[in-house]
Amino acid sequence: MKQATAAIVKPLPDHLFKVHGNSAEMRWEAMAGLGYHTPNDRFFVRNHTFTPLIDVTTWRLGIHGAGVRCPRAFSYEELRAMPSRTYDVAIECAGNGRRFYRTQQHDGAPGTQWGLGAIGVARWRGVPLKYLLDQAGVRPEAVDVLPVGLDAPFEEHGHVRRPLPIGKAMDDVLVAYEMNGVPLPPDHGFPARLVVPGWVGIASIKWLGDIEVSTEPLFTPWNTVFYPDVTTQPVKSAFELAWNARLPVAGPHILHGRSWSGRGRIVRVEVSFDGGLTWRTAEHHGQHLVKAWLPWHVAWAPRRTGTRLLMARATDETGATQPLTTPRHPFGYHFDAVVQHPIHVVNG
Ligand SMILES: Nc1nc2c(c(=O)[nH]1)N[C@H]1C(S)=C(S)[C@@H](COP(=O)(O)O)O[C@H]1N2
Ligand SMILES: [Mo]
Repeated sequence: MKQATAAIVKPLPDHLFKVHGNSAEMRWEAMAGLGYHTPNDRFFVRNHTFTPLIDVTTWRLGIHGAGVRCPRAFSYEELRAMPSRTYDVAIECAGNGRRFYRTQQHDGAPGTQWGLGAIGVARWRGVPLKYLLDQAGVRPEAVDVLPVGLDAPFEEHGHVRRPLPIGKAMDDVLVAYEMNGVPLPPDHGFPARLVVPGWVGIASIKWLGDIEVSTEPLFTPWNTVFYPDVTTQPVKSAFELAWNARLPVAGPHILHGRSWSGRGRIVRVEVSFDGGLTWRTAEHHGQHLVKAWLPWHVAWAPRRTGTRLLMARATDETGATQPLTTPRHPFGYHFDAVVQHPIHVVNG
């Protein structure tokens, strides 16, 4: 396998990304004024090691294990010739917002100190995993599906791989080969990756090589040590504004943002400009898709200069809402509390 010279292949200009080691976080101001999807040039990247450069002419997607009757291996052309589906869904790192355990709750957790930019929504096209499993004669006794990444082994733990229960695998999981209308870029899993709607990003294994189907529960460091017991993502919200953005006094300004949940459609978004004393309902605009996000906006005319904390709080259709503080998580996952976004109102 060829190795790129940098951990991430695409350009990471400072106005679009904040780099964290081998990973890169989207700056939320990079979504301002854009449509529903996150363009590929600003979609966050989370790499355990490096983006591999895969030769698609020799690449095969193997499906094997006790849970299938006829092991198969599909070429890229075969995959692209199969019936395809297109999903508009989010991929979000389980650790998105981890930094706020430290900065807002003074109880930090180790790991990449993401702000809110470890999420993106793309239009993914590919073959339903169910279709491929059926082609391989999946047995009724199948229990787990283990997708393995072709990127370099991570420390002493081997290739990145995380078991997925057969129920989810046969439901809405996609083996995607296209992202926003073009072949998957190298950093996002070329030639093919899983897209697991609503679940933590680690489920969406990139650079798929091989998929084992078992008739017993499977265990890897990615469901025992690193991401035990995490499946769906909680409710979060972000403003499409720079951290410490400067806004001229008066206005009115139309402030934009997005809210999302892995568990159901967002039904309400409220915004506070006074530290949570009073809340106003934001207006929705654009599409309103489940397992993606809801764009919203609110008008605001600040009357005096100074530093202000903007807050946004969303509720999903299951009734889950964003608390002001959230219980500590040992790995810093699931930060769903309202984020206090500082801005400076200045003489315009
Ligand atoms: N093979 C492989 N798949 C992977 C990873 C990885 O390092 N290697 N990172 C995972 C994690 S933790 C996340 S959050 C998502 C990020 O997807 P993206 O880089 O396309 O944004 O990919 C997941 N799939
Ligand atoms: Mo992640």
